Amino acid sequence: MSDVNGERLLADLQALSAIGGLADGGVDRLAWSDADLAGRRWFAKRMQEAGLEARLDAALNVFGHVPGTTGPYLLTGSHLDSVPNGGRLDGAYGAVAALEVLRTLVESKNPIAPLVEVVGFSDEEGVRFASGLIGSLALTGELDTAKLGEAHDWRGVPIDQVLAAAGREVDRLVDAHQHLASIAGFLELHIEQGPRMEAAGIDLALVTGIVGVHRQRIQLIGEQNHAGTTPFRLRHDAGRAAARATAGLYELVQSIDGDAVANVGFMQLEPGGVNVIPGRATFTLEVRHLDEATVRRIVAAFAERLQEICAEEGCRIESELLSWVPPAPMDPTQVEILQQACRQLDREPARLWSGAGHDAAVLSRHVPTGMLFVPSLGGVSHSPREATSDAHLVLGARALLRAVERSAARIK
Ligand code: HGY
Ligand code: MN
Ligand code: MN
Repeated sequence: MSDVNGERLLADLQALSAIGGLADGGVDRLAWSDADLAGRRWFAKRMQEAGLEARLDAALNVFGHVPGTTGPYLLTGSHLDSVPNGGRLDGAYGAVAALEVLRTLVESKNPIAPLVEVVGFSDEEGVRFASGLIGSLALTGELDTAKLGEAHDWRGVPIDQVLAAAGREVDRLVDAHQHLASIAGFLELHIEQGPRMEAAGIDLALVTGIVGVHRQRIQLIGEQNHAGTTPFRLRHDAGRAAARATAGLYELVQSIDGDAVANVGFMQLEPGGVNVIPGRATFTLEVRHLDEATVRRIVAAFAERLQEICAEEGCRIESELLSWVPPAPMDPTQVEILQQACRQLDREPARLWSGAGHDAAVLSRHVPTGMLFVPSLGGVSHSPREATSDAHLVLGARALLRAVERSAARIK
């Protein structure tokens, strides 16, 4: 059986990481940005150069398949957008490896090729509109365009302006859903983005499930005042209340479940003057765990603690749910197929749950879905230091090729 072309895979990754590439080796292909669009156009062009039919759908997802085919397809790929100043592999690796797999199947005239489709999803990261996975939610028909239509991005730009600049419209995002009927299953190859595989010397890992991800925006409203003349006892300092609440977050989460994690990735104090007691503090809270009830318990416990602190500081709380992506177990048959593919390469894969969210979590609610991980050097991700050895990048693609062949062969 012909195998993937490792050099070509690595060269494609190099070429894609130059789009939105940063001097420090990171990439910045923020969803819907010019760099993100350029990355999509590059991906579509590489598909065409491989003799595939390529198209960008209403949600900017990029699909490629053998010309003249209409499905059903085994879909494989990942997302093409990145976090700001992010890594060159998160998402991009799975998309480029999927293209290399289909290109290999086409070149070797493998009868499976017409049953395979490649995808580069859009806006998986959710940095811009706080609720990510927009491309896969649009494909699966789960996207709440009414709510999204009122959104402003992280810099306050209205979503219809952002999408118009990318040549898309919020109301048309739902058109992406028509294609779901052509998808029979989904496989996603991804870097682990954590330290477990490297620490255990594991080359390949089957993902058993993906954590649930709760995202919330919290505003604390106190009293803006003079920082020099207002005695502490008279202050209603929103910044102090926010700092007290977030400083105790790790301990609160760990007291409920040692595997749970949470993050405050954004905080803003207003008006932001060096000599002004902040009257308003805005921050985001993210909580993750494989078990929905555990996430709920943590969110409730944090809310209770926040109430206590704000009662002491004399602040008011306004809270908005940004998104909730439920935990996603992977399909046992797809997991088994990925395991057999790894064994074909004389690797016994480990089984891990994913602490990162993925498009596979969304697809898993609609079609049999599986995920495969390769190790991250130093466990680093969402950073220019994100890296994986070339050997592991190629090994993951070789395993994906074998899994795609097995999984696509099951399509009736
Ligand atoms: O946030 C995540 O877990 C994913 O990298 N988007
Ligand atoms: Mn990712
Ligand atoms: Mn990511």
